Amino acid sequence: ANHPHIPLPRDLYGPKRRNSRGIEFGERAALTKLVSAIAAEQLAPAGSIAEASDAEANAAVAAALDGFRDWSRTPASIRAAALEKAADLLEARAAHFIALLQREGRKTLDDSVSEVREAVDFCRYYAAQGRELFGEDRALPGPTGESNMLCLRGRGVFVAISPWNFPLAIFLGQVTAALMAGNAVVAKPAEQTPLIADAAVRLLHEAGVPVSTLHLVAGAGRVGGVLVMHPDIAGVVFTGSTEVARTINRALAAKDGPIVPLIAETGGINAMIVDATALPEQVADDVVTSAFRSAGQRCSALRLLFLQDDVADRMIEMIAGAARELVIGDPCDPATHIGPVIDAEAKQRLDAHIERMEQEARVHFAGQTPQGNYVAPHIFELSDAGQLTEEVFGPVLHVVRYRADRFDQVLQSIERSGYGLTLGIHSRIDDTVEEAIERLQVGNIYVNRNMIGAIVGVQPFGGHGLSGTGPKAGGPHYLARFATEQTVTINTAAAGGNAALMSGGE
Ligand code: UN1
Repeated sequence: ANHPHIPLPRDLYGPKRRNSRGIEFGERAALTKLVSAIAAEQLAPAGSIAEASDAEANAAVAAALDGFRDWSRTPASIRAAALEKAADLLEARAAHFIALLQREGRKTLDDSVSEVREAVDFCRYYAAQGRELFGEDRALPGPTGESNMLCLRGRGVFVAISPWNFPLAIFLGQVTAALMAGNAVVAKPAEQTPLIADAAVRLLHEAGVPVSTLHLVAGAGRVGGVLVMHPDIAGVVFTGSTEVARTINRALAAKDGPIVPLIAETGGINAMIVDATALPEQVADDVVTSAFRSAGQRCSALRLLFLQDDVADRMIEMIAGAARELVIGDPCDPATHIGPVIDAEAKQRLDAHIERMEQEARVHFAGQTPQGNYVAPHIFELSDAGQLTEEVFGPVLHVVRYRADRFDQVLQSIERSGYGLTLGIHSRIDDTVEEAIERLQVGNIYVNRNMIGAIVGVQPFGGHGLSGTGPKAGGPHYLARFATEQTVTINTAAAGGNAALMSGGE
């Protein structure tokens, strides 16, 4: 395709880094062109979006039900073309969206650039998958005298509830998947990031998604609750905390009416295992990236680092050395590695955790921050992995030492957490790597590299157990879960034979 717009560098978090003195988060040279365009965008007023009332939320579902009738009959190729057009528009307006991500999402330049890239990838990937999956009904083999067809179609009105940490990519990922599958959508973005969601919805409308088919409903959890409890919705897709996923699950189970699917992608206590054969410089880079990039505000981020005791002191020293070089500050300053956390409430929660750790654990590193909603990178050493019982959504790394002959206990404690989202392994011993992969029900496993930044279509993303329901976003099985299947069997021996019906097609 022809994209003459601002370049979006792809390799922002490639697998290999040799820089042991700090971390090179992005190809900064390739970003310089963007910076002046973005600075101009930042002068534009931010605006605001009002929180929806219960009546407005319910009205959005009713309107989407109307929109569903036409959209579900719109050929898949036309639905896909709208998503592709949205991808083109996103690329053309990358600077605008990057500026919005920095300003409203408080994300750094590198994070904002990669997020726009990811959003574009979601649109194109689901369009391509959708053309295949929904393009033609599938003829199935059967006895002579009858024809059997399997077709996938939209379920109805999907509710999409998305988080603030990827306010563009995850928002659009959910919405475009649901649309591609033939659903109408009512989207409820995180209360912290409604402007980005609003801009994304406008872009989809401009790209050809009918206004009646896609609705934005802004507000806090209460509004999400109204949507989930609506009797006429056909499914919910959610990314956020495990706790909220449980609340949604309970609400869906408690109401009368159709039984509808919940597609949930939630949290994790993600571990990395580093043995004595690992390459120290690589480990230092990958740990710092995995634990501290995005201020640790990724569900994929590293929380619990298991270090083989023979190398632990040296590794901790190198990791702390690399962490010391991170620049913490204004997300709109291109030199910044780590911006603020999302809001004061997040800071309070993290500060409370850090205070507790200062009592209960050994402090290896505590960074400095400017005034504001900043949380410095911290490295604590625990005597037991069991001390960490919940996801800590920030730049706090917990280290546990293990003895080589107790490797099994490491795997057991990862299993015991009940989560299964991401796992990192740094080892050059194949048996060690294989054992961890075989034993652990973890969605995304990264060997000898960092463990964040899954690429759409390359590393389908999502977890097991407390980490979510699957199927994986950006993977080949995602779209089908948004659809319902219909099997049509026709007696071809009967008069007329209904030949036209049996030819398939859109
Ligand atoms: C999330 O943080 O909610 O691989 C999920 C990654 C991202 C994680 C997104 N795709 O780092």
